[in-house]
Amino acid sequence: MKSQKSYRFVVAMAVMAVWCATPGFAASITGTVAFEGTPPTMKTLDMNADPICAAKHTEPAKAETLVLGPGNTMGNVFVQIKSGVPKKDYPAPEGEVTLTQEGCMYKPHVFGVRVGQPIKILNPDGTLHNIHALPKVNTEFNMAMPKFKTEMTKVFEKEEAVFPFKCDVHPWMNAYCAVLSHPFFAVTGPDGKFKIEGLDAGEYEIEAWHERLGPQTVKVTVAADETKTQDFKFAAPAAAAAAPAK
Ligand SMILES: [Cu+2]
Repeated sequence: MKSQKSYRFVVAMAVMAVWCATPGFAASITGTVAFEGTPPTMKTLDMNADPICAAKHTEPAKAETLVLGPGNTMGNVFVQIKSGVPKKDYPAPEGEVTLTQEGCMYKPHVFGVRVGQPIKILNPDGTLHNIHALPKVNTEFNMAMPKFKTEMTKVFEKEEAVFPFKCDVHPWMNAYCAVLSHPFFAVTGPDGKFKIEGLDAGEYEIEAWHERLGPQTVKVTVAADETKTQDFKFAAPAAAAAAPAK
């Protein structure tokens, strides 16, 4: 019995050794996204039009157009490999992406979903939301979610660059979604950090997208098993800097 166990152990170790030594599947690109210059102050969202929404916040909620961390690192930036992804099948992961409408705000504010992967949309607010997705390639949907409709599921069947979601009841509610055919994407948290893993060696175009400050694209070449750092910096456009962002 003991020898069988140790045999299994040796086999497992050998499989792992071969797996780890296989070149080309472990390159990654990591980085930090930061805001340069003096950031605008985010306005407070006036939720008084719906007292149920207003009551969900002890402190007035701020617009999420620009979410910064210490050192002005930037959240809500969608980072993806825009070109260079090897043409393979990348099956969508099991399980769904959850988009909730909580405190009359979308969480997450920016997200990616795979082609064919369900999006579970939740309404825990006890008020009416009307979720309105505005894709150009996929099929638009516009669905009332009265307070008793706490959950529904939607699926996008085609790859599509970032497009908005809005609520037709609460004009301050918006979110952004991208539909991808591969797993090489990430959304930054307030620490501005992202990591895209599992890449083959190769040359890639990597895009960092922000809802106001636009996309930026950089070419990055990674060798097999290499981890490369690619940071991004966004600055407010001169004209927009004078006016506070929404
Ligand atoms: Cu709403």
